[in-house]
Amino acid sequence: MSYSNALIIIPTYNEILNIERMLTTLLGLYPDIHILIIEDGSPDGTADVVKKFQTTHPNIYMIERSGKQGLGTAYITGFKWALERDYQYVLEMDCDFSHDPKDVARLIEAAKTHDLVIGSRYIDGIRIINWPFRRLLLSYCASIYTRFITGIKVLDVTGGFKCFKRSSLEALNLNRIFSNGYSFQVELNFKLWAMGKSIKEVPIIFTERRDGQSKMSGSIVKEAVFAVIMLRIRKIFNRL
Ligand SMILES: Nc1nc2c(ncn2[C@@H]2O[C@H](COP(=O)(O)OP(=O)(O)O)[C@@H](O)[C@H]2O)c(=O)[nH]1
Ligand SMILES: [Mg+2]
Repeated sequence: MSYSNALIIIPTYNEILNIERMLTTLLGLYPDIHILIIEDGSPDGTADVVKKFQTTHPNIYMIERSGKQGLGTAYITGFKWALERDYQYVLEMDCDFSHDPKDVARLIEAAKTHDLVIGSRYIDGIRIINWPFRRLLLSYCASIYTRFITGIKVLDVTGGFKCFKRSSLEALNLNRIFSNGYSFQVELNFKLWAMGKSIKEVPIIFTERRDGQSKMSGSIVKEAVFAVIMLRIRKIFNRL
C-alpha cells in the first residue's frame, strides 16, 4: 500500500527521548509516507536528530520555529504547508507514543470515506493507559462539557490523533482559528461539524508518555473553557 499522498504532522518540543524511535517506527511501517516535524527550538537538540534522518530520508521535512509557540499554531503552520503541496490526507500526531503509529493506517483508511477521522479514546468505552485519575476526569468532563455547550456529537473532542481529508482543511479558514491549546482540537472539530462534514471516530488505545515530559498546563485548560463558549456564541451569530 502506498502512503505517499499522506502527510503526518508532528509538533515537537523537547522530544529527544522519543524522536529517533518515532521516526524509525513510522518509516518502518510506512516507508513512503511524508512526515513534517514542527520544531519549536527545543533546547534538548530534537532538531539535530531530525536533520540526521533528513540526510537519508527525503520524505522527512521540518519547519523550525523560534521558541515554544503552542500546538495550535504549530498545526496551522503544518496545514498551510500541506495545502501548498498535493497531499490528500493530513494527520496530526504526538511524538510521545501516546498515539500508536500502527493506527495511522486505520485513520487513513477511514478518511477515504469521511471528511475527518478522530482516533477516539472514548468511543465504545474508555481506553487510556497510565493517566492519573485526575487527568482522566478532567479530559472526560471536558468532553461532556463541550458536547453540552456546543451540541457536537463527537465523544473525544480534545483528541490529538486525527486524519483530515484535504478538502476539509481547504474548507476551514485557517487564519480565523483562534485557539491554541486543547481547545484547538475542539475548534477544528466544531467548525467542520457545523459545515456538515462527516466525522468518524475510530477507537484507539491512548498510552500516557513513558519518556519526556508533558507540556500540559493550567492555562491551557482555562483557555479551553472559554473557547468552547466562544464557539457556541459565534455560531449563534453566524460568525464561525
Ligand atoms: N512545536 C511544538 N510542539 C509542542 C508544543 N507543546 C507540545 N508539543 C508537542 O505536542 C505533542 C503533545 O504534547 P504533550 O506535552 O505530550 O501533551 P499531552 O499529551 O497533552 O500531555 C508532543 O509531540 C509535544 O512535543 C509546542 O508549544 N510547540
Ligand atoms: Mg503526550
